[in-house]
Amino acid sequence: MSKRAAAAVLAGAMIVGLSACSSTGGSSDGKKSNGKLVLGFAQVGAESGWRTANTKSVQEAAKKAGITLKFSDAQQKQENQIKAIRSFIQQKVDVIAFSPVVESGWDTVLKEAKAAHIPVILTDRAIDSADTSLYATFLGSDFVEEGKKAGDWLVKEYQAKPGEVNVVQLEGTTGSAPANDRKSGFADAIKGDPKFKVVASQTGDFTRAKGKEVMQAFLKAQPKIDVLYAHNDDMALGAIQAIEEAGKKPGTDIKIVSVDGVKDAFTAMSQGKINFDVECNPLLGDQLMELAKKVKNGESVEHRIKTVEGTFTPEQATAALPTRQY
Ligand code: GYE
Repeated sequence: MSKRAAAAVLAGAMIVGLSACSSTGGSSDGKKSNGKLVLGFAQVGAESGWRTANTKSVQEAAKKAGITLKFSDAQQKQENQIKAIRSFIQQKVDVIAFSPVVESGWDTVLKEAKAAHIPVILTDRAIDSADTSLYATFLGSDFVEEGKKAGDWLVKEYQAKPGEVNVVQLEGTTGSAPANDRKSGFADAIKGDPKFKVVASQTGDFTRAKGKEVMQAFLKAQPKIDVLYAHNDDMALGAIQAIEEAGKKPGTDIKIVSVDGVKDAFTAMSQGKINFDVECNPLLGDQLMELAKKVKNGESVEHRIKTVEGTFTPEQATAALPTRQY
């Protein structure tokens, strides 16, 4: 390369460098070369219809809000999520958001984020850390309330019916906030009447395949099952297959109450296979982007933001089906 050509290349590089600097407010690593807010988002995985809808909502909302999204899928493993968060810290993103796979064990990595002055937003699932200064806000549902709604339905459904009611429970991912809370909310709602007996309870990890497998085991081991309570729709849908393969009618021989309110569950409800569904709203993207902008600007935000949601009977689900987004 001639000296002149080399000088021209150097000058060009300097101009690029300068313009990058001026548009980023001084960032030297080029990560914000377009001046956009950078959000690192560590998702749980792709375990359910709810999760797919949640991921889509976050990705679309980031686009709409002009936010650069660094997306990571932890495949339902906490260690992967911790790695992703560390990598976001290293990349000096503006804000970190994540949906914690499980409730415990986050203090160390969140202290690292705090030391790096990167605000953290919890979305969808909570953590059990005593130090609430480790995150700016938690946006998501009240899972205890969801469990309670499922239990309240059961109590009402069997109000006038005498005799024992044997319930089997498909729990979500062990140690996760929705599994812990949906279990305790439900237990609380039914504890007033000893006729309700949870005869078996096991994790189905929020997936269809596991829900089916565990329901098969329940059907083999339990001589009388009246009700299935599933912590999410995907496990309920897997269990429906197991029940049908065992020659029983889901929704009739075994009543089913579930949580989420995804389209496939509404279809099953319209066919009489699920009796009650508690809604859990996955469309958190727009709210999350708003919050990311606010915490980045140092504005104060509520420390806990609860999602508003309802419940669905089969009639309501059938009516909602044509316009259900997810
Ligand atoms: O109910 C389930 C998903 O954390 C609320 O996770 C979420 C739960 C949701 O796998 O379907």
